[in-house]
Amino acid sequence: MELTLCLIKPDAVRRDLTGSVLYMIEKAGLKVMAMKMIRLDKRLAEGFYHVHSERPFFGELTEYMASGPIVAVVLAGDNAIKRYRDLMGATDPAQAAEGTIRKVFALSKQENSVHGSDAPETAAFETAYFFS
Ligand code: IDP
Ligand code: MG
Repeated sequence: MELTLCLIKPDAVRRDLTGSVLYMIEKAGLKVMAMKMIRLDKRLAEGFYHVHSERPFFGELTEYMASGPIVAVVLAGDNAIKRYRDLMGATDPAQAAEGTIRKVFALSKQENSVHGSDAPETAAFETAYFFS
């Protein structure tokens, strides 16, 4: 049993896709263990994405993540980190496989509807960032 962090990002919450995203996640057999809707400020968004602080899109990314409410969700399951990453699809929706969340819902490489932890270390940091 493994835990991972999902964020339903501002573009998806704004378009009333929270339930649709959760439906895909639950249908894939991942279990929702904890969930809350929050509004990040710029500083919280920067802390969450600190690994990307040197990337050229960091300013834009953190502005976008603070642009409206998000839903933070802890998911559990066997091999949950990889299974949820596979379900999300590629960062750029143009590259995402059919049937993935980003293929179905994402607007652009930045406004790509969902986040998912990419390794056990990031999953531990990211779940603790939002849940005690
Ligand atoms: P991931 O979310 O698929 O793990 P990362 O490379 O970790 O992708 O990037 C984090 C987030 O930063 C992406 O989900 C996306 O919102 C944004 N992002 C990544 N690359 C770009 C880019 O080239 N332009 C604009 N935003 C980007
Ligand atoms: Mg990432």
